[in-house]
Amino acid sequence: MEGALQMLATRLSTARRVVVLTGAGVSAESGLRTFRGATKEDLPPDMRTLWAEFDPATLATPEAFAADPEKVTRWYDWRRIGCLAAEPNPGHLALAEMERKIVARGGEFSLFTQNVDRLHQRAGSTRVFELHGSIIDWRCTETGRKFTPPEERMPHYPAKSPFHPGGLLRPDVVWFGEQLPEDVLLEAMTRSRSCDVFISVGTSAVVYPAAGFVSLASAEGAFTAEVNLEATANSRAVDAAIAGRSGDLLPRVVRAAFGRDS
Ligand code: BJW
Repeated sequence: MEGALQMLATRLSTARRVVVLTGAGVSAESGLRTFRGATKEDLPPDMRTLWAEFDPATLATPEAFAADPEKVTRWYDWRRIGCLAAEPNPGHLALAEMERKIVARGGEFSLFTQNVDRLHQRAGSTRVFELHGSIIDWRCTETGRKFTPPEERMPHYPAKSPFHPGGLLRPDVVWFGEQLPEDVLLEAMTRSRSCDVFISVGTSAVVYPAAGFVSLASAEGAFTAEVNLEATANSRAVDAAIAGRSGDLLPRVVRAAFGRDS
C-alpha cells in the first residue's frame, strides 16, 4: 500500500488537472452512515450501513415519496439533522488542502461529490460539484423553488411548501431513476476525460453514472487511484488502489505530495 500511496503522491505533485470523486465513505469518520459496505449484523442498528437497515426502494425513489410522503420526509429530515450536527473530518480537510495547493500553482482542481451532507464545503473546499444534490436544501414539489429549512426538526411531516398551497417540500437530492443535474454531469464527464489524475474516495462504485467516471479518465490516459476501506468494483482497474480510512490516508497523501507543512 505504501507503494500505491507514494505513486499517487508523486503524480499529484506535478499534476495540472486533478479530479476527485467522493462518496459516503469520506463522511463515515464524521459519524455519518454509509449506504453500503461491510456491515456486521451484530452491531446496533444505528451503526449499520443505511441500506442494511432501510430499504432504498421505499425511501430513495420518487415513487416512494408519492406513496408515503410522511415516511420519506421523516427519514430525510432525521438524516438532515444528522448532517447538520456532523463536523468535517481530516479526510475532508485534506481534500480542501489539496485544492489550495493545486490552485496555488495554477492547476485545476474539481471535486465531484455524491454526498448530500455539504461537509466538503464546510471543510473549505470551493470547487465542489454536487452530483446527487443536497439534503440541506429542499424544494417545492409544485414550483421547484428551493428552500433551506431552519436547523431544527420540521414541525410537520410531510412538510408543506411555503411557495404553493398544494405543494410539499422534498429534499433537493437525486433519487434512483431521477436525472442528475445536467450541467454538473456534463462538467464531470468533460473534466474526467481531460484530467491528469483522477482519485475516487469512499465510494462503492456501484451507482451510475458516477461509478463510470473513472473509466472515462482512464481511457484518456489519466493516472487513476482509489482510496477506500474495502475493495470495490473499480479496485482492479485503477493504477493505485489504497485500502484504508480516508481520514487517515488523505492527509498522508497530501503531505507526501506537497510537503510536511501541509
Ligand atoms: C470508507 C470509509 C472510510 C467506509 N474511508 N472509505 C447503468 C447501469 C446500471 C444501472 C444504472 C445505470 N445508469 C443508471 C442506472 C440506475 C441507477 C443505478 O446506478 N443503479 C445501481 C444501484 C445499479 N442510477 C440512477 O438512477 C441515477 N440516475 C440516472 O442515472 O438517471 C438516468 C437513468 C435513470 C434510470 C435508468 C437509466 C438512466 C441516480 C442515482 C441517484 C443515487 N441516489 C442516492 C440517494 C441520494 C439521496 C440520499 O442521500 O438519500 O445517492 S443512492 C446512494 O448511493 C446515494 C449515494 O450518493 C450513492 C452512492 O453511494 P456511495 O457514495 O458510493 O456510498 P456507499 O455507501 O455505497 O459506499 C461507501 C464506501 O465507502 C464503501 O465501499 C465503504 O467500504 C467505504 N468506506 N468507511 C474510506 N472511513
